[in-house]
Amino acid sequence: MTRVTKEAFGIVPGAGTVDKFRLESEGVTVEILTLGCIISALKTRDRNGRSEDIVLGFDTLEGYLTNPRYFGAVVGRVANRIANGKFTVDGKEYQLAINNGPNALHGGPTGFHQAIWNAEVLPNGVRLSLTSADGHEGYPGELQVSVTYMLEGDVLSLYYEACTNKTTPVNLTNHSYFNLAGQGTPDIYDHEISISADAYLPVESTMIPTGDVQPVKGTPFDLRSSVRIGDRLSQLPDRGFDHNFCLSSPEECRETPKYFSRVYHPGSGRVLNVATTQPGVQFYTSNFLDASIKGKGGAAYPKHSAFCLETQNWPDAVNKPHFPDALLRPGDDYGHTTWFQFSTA
Ligand SMILES: *[C@@H]1O[C@H](CO)[C@@H](O)[C@H](O)[C@H]1NC(C)=O
Ligand SMILES: *[C@@H]1O[C@H](CO)[C@@H](O)[C@H](O)[C@H]1NC(C)=O
Ligand SMILES: CC(=O)N[C@H]1CO[C@H](CO)[C@@H](O)[C@@H]1O
Repeated sequence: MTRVTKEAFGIVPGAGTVDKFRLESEGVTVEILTLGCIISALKTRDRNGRSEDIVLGFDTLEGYLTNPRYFGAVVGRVANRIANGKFTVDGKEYQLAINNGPNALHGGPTGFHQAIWNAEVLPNGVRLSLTSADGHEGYPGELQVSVTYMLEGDVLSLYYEACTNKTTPVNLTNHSYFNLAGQGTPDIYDHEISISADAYLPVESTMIPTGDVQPVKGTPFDLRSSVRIGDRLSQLPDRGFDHNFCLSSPEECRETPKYFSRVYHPGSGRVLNVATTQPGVQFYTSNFLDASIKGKGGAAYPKHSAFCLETQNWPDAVNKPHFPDALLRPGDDYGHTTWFQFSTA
């Protein structure tokens, strides 16, 4: 049985009160803010039973209000980048706000990560919901969105739902930065990761996929067997991993998680397993952190001090006909689940 409690976290002037929900099972504690659906803390045990917070973030609301790196937040309407912020639906061209070089990133500057969501307590969890107005950030249609966080034993699940009254691109993800040694640990080089993906998407200089679906075989992107992250980073030409891995086509509304990725931290024994109904996962090694942000307990977060596994549709799918469909049409239900399982080895 999971204990669910609530407390006030702070006030956003002109917008309202931000609450913090705490979900506690025997081994796992998760804290979730109504601002941006942010996972503000996630405490799991190491192999000696010692609990540690394994996600990056801030101690105060002020930190999350700027949150330039989207720590812990749900991002949308469309996570990741859309080339030149442009797309066409039903013959009409839409222009989004440009906020990442020439591209639109993560739903725009006032995307879902900056909204205060409505909350409803459930057995073992909390459901957060939001209405995104027709035309918000340039996107068509009024979109009703909800994210349900459930903690059952050592498994945290996130269920994303959405419906719209005009055809619009949608793909939601959350964005937690993990360090299984405990947040504030300077790097993740000693973590070991596997991702069971046969292909990944190469990107051009502004990080938009080139359109190729490249087999991982014989490349540093072959993570089908477990590798030490530090060893693999040293084989990459650029700053690190920030790539979409293509997962085998998901069954609709899968009931039982099929874990595609395992991350292990030998020092603490912590293991994270991830499953999803989404077709892709962005593996990101926090290449753009630079220790300028002061996080929880005054920790600096340098480059490569965390990893993200952002389950998602393939980036820029709305402009790439051979990528999985990224449009939500009136009358359709968007529904995706991601599972995180915490254990030790
Ligand atoms: C969608 O809903 C919004 C808000 O209720 C409304 O203004 C808009 O006209 C609706 N659009 C369609 C196509 O129904
Ligand atoms: C969501 O949250 C989890 C746990 O905090 C994190 O590992 C993951 O990367 C996030 N992304 C998605 C898509 O659920
Ligand atoms: C709206 C919607 O569901 N968009 C897409 C997001 O990603 C999945 C996986 O490709 C697609 O099936 C969805 O159509």
